Amino acid sequence: APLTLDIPVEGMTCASCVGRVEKAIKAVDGVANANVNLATGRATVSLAPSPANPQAVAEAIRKAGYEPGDTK
Ligand code: 9UX
Repeated sequence: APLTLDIPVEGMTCASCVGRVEKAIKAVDGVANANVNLATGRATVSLAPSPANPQAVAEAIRKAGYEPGDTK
């Protein structure tokens, strides 16, 4: 899977548009950073390393022979 995305974005006409799109992208789970360029009309998105699934951690504990309690 790619660690960066390059996404064309249509409809942006001012700097505030850029800010809105960046904010929206940065709110997505797994996104580390986003930069939007008005002149090129593209969003460059850096993806975060995949976070661990808490359930996978609990399962690992179980497989190690111990019993995980409820994750908080
Ligand atoms: Mo600027 Mo973008 O006035 O929808 S915010 S055009």
